[in-house]
Amino acid sequence: MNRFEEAKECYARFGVDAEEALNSLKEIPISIHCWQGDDVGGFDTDAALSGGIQATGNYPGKATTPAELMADIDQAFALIPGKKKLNLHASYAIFEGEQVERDALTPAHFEKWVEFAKARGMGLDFNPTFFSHPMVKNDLTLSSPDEEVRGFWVRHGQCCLRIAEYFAKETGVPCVINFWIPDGYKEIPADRLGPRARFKKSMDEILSVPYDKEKVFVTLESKVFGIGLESYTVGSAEFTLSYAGYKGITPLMDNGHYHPTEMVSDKISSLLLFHENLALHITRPVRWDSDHVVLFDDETREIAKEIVRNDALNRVFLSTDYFDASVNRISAWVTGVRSVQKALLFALLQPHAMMKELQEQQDFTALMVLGEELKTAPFGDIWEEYLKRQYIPEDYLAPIWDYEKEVLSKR
Ligand code: RNT
Ligand code: ZN
Repeated sequence: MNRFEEAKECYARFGVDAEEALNSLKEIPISIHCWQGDDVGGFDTDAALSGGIQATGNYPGKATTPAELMADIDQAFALIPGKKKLNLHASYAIFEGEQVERDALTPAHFEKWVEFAKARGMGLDFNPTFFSHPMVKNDLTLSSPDEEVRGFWVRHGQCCLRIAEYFAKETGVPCVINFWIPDGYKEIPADRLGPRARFKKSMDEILSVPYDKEKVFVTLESKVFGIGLESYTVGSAEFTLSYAGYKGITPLMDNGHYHPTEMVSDKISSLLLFHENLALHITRPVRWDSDHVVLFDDETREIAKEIVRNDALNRVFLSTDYFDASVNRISAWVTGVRSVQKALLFALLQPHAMMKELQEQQDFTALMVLGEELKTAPFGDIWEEYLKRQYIPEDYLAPIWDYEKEVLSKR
């Protein structure tokens, strides 16, 4: 018997079918963010990264052109098993001729990306880019009191909505378009209501553009603070949840966007009770919203468990959001996405019905023992089998070092 067969038997003793887990895992799409490849740089501006987010480090070999980024994405995706989508930001528009402003973007500026996605049989997700741009005035976009600024960003949101619909139609895969604005104040504001009222009005104006609700899913991401925006953010948790409920759009939770002891894993069940869908940005905050590479850690596993045991895999849009410039960027992509997938597999290998039953019976002794036993069950052998079945090498460092030597180091 090989190691997989033995591991399968071991899980069977827990009442878990490992084959079923592997079959489920390969169908779960992960929307992989394009911005790990160039530290959230984009192609439409030389402006420094703004909006209270930061990529630290200067590991060599960053992608600086669409061709380089596409090549890096191919290299990373070749080392990631399972179903993938590519998640783009508006700042990654590709201009062949004249560059247009962000409030005049059209599907034509994303044709190359659509071609790229179609050739690889994958869908595209999208994000309007409300940062790293001269029209962000005093750290405000959609909540700005300056009508010229607010109008510009409303038009940006509207044209992005049209682009999202174009992505869905062209690829045949629904497109998730996520709205996140950095707007906020460093110091204690005198008016908290005004900016939020303007944000609401702006979102209403953006969503007044007709779009196909079967093909385009609009999500709204909250945040508790940003660098230089410590005292107040317009798009707080309460704002975005309430707005999502009021408009029937989808809330998005980024697990770096809460107070450090607040866990997204604990929030998922509540949202599932009140929303048709839910979207996640999976990241790893270290003391702040640092966007470290996702690891196979407790909270990532707990998030995965909440989705799996509540039978919500087809209601939750999973995407990654981190940007580490201090390590090889391809390895960052692969390590982070594989960690999410490992967490999902770990969750799929738990006897959830039995564990819920133990909780109902108040048998917390058996529940604790079982949970701990499962941590040291032969999970690695099941994961290895998954990679084998997906024709993905388990050792991904060797091809990454080759690529670094052949391609990245020559940039
Ligand atoms: C920022 C948000 C947002 C961005 C991306 C680039 O704190 O998490 O999702 O990271 O849009
Ligand atoms: Zn995010």
